[in-house]
Amino acid sequence: MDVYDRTHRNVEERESMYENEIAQITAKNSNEEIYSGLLELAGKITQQKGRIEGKKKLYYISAEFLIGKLLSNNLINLGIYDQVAESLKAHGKSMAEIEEIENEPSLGNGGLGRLAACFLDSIATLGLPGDGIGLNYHLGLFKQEFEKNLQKEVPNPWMTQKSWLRRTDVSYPVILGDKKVQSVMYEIDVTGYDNKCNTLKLFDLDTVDESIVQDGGIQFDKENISKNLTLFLYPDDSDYQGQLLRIYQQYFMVSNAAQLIIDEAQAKGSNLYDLPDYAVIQINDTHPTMVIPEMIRQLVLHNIEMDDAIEIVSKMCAYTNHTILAEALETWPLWFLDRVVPQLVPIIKMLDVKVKEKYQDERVAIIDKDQRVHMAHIDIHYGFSVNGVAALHTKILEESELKPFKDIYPNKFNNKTNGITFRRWLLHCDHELAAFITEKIGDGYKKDAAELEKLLTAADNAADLEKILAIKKIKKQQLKSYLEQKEGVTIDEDSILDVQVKRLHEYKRQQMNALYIIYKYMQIKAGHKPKRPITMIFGAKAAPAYTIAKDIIHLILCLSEVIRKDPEVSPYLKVVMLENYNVTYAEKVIPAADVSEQISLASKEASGTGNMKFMLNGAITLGTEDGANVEIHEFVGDDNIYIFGESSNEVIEHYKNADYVAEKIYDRDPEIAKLVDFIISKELFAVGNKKSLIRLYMEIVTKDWFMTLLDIKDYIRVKEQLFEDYEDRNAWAKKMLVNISKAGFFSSDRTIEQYNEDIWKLK
Ligand code: 26R
Repeated sequence: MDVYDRTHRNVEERESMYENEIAQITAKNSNEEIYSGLLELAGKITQQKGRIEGKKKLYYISAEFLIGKLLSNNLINLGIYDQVAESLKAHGKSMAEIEEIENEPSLGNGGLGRLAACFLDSIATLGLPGDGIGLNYHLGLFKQEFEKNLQKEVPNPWMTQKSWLRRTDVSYPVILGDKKVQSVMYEIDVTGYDNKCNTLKLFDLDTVDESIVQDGGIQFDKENISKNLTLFLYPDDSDYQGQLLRIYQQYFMVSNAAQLIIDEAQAKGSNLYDLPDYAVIQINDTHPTMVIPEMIRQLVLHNIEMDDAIEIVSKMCAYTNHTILAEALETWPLWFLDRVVPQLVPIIKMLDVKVKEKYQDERVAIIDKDQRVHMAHIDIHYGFSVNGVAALHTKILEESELKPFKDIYPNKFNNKTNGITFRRWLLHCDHELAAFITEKIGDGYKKDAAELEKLLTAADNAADLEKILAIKKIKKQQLKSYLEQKEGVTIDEDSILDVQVKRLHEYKRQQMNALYIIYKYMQIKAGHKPKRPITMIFGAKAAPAYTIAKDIIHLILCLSEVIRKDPEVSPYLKVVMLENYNVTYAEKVIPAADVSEQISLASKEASGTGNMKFMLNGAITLGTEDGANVEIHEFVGDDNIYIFGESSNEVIEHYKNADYVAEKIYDRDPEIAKLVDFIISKELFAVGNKKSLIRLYMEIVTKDWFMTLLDIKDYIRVKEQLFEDYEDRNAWAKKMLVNISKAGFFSSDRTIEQYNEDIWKLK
C-alpha cells in the first residue's frame, strides 16, 4: 500500500469513527454550542493522534504568529472538514456562520507574523518536531476603524472562555529590571495536515491588566511593566517609553524560551554540552536576538564555562532577515539595555570584545562607536546560518547590506524563498477551485504542491477555461455578499477586481495606486470610459505613529467618497477600502481578485507572500521586479505577469548617488503634476482633512523617498494594457491557469523542506 492509499484509508476510518459525534454536535441549536462542540472534538482528535517526537527539536522563536481563525484549518488538517460541512448543511446551517463565532487572534503585524504561522503548519504537516515560541498579547494588534475618512485604533480583545488557547502549569522565573516575575505558558495545538501535531507556546504574566487601557483607545500606562507587559503587540517603536517596553517584551519571550529549551533537552537526557543535538533555534528577524546572550547566561548558571557556553549556543542559533529597510533594523542604545536587562550587558560586551579582537572593522561591530547595540550583528557572528527570504533579497543582503559579513562568513549565508500553506490559502479559502483541481489532477497536490504543474494541460481545454472563469465569478459573488453585510457596500461581480492588500507603508506605494485612481477618474471625466467597470480594493493598517501612512489611508478613503458621489464616474470606477483588513478578510478577498497589486519600489520588499496567495488563487500579478515577484515572473514567463518600473539595480544606484529628485519630475511633467495636484483639489478638500492632504502632497512633491513619481507613468501604461488584455477572456483564463499551475514552488512545505535540509537537520 503506498502513502497515497494509506492516507485515504486513514481519512475514511476517521470519518466513520467520529460520525456519531459530528452528527450530535451539528444538530445543536445555537451556533455557539456547535462551535464549542467542534472545538472540543478537534482537541480530542488532536490528542489521539499525538505529538511529533524526535531527539532534536526546532524552536521557532517569533514575536509574532498571525495564525488566523483555526476552526476550518484544524478540521481540514484533521480530515473531518467535509463531513462536518455536509452534516451542518443537512441541518440548514453553513460552515461560514459557525466560523463567524471565532475571534481572529491578531498576534502579528503582517508578512513576518503570517509567515511564522504558515511555517508552523508546514512543519507539522511534514512531521518535523518543531514548536513556535512567542507571546500571548491580550489585545493583539489594534483593530482598525474608520471615522471621518481617518483610521482610528481600538483594542482587539480575542481571548474567550472557549478557545484553542490552553493554560499549562509550565512557569519560569524571569528578571524584569529590578523585579522577578513568574511567567505562565499557554499552548495552542498546531495540527499537521494528515499528521500528528506540534504546539505554539505563548508566554504571559498573570498580573497583566486590561483595565489600564484608557478611553476606548490603545493608550496605557507604559511604566507599569507587570500590568502592561503582554497587553499589546507592538505596531511600531516610535516613542521612548514604548521602546523600553518592547525590550522587556523581547527579553521575557527569550528568557522563557531559553529555560524551556534547556528543560526539555535535559528531560531527554542532554548534559547541556550536547544541547545542539537536542535543539535548534530559528530567530525570526532580530526581535528574539537576546536569546543568544540569555541562553549563554542560563548555561553559565548551569555551571558551564563562558567560552563553552558561547560555543554551544553558536551551534544552535540560525537567523532570518526579513527586511533591508534601515528603520526596521533594530539597534538599541547600550544604556537602554543596561536599564532593562542589566544581566545581559556583561555578556553582550564580552561578545563584542571577541568580535573586535578578531575583526578591526567598525561595520561588523556589535557595539558601535555611538554605543548602540546592533542586534543583527549578534545573530550573524554568533549564529551558524543567516538567510534572506527571496532570491533577490538574499542577493542584496550578500552584495550590499551585509557584504562585510558575507566576506567574513561566506558559508553562513543562504536563501530560503518564502512560501505559504496551501491548506489555508487554497483548500480552505477556495473550496471551489480546490475541487476543480482535484477533479482534473487528483488530490496528490495537497501533499506535493509540485503536482499542480499537471494542470497545465487544462490551459488548452476550452471547457476548463470556462470553468476557471466561472469559479472566479462565484468567489466574487461570495465576496460581494460578505461586503454588503460587513461594509454596507455593493460591488459589481462583473467588474475587474483589482486588489492591493498589505500593511500600509510608503515603500509598498499604495500612494502610486491612488494616483492611478486619480488618473482613471480624470479620464472618465474627460469621456474616456473603461470597457468594463473597475473595482479597486484596498486593505491596510497603518502604524498609529506613522503619519504619512495614515495620510495615504485618508487619501484613499476620500477618493472613494468623491467617486461614489459622482454619478459621471461611479458607474465605471469604485474604490473600496476594507475596514480592519486581517487574515479572515484576506481569505475572502484574495480568491475573488483578478489583479494582484505588488508594486513596491524595487529592492525594498524582501519577499512578499501576498503575491503568492494571489497567484495560487488565479489572480494575475501587476508588479515590479521586487522580492519574490522576480521568481514568480521566472516561473510564469513574460506573458502571464505584468511587470513595470525601474529595476532594483537602478534604484540602488539612485540611492547611492542621491540623485533622485521628485520635484524635478513634478516640474517637468505636467501630466504627472496634474495627478499629484488633485490631492489638494477642492473636490478632495470637500470631503477630507486639508492638513493631512496638504502634508501628503508636500511629501510626494518634495521628498517621495520611495520614488512614486519615477515609476508612475510606466505603471499607468502597463495597467492600461492589463485592463485591455482582460477583455480577451479566453487568453486571460489561460494566464490564470498558468499562474495556478506554477504556484507549487511557493508552498511553504517546499520552504520548510529546504530549511530542514540546509539548516535544522531534523529527522
Ligand atoms: C522593529 C519593529 C518595530 C518591526 C519592524 C518590522 C517589527 C516588525 C517588522 C515587520 C517586518 C520585519 C516584516 O514583516 N517583514 C516582511 O516579512 C515578510 C516575511 O518574510 C516578507 O514577505 C516581507 O517582504 C517583509 O516586509
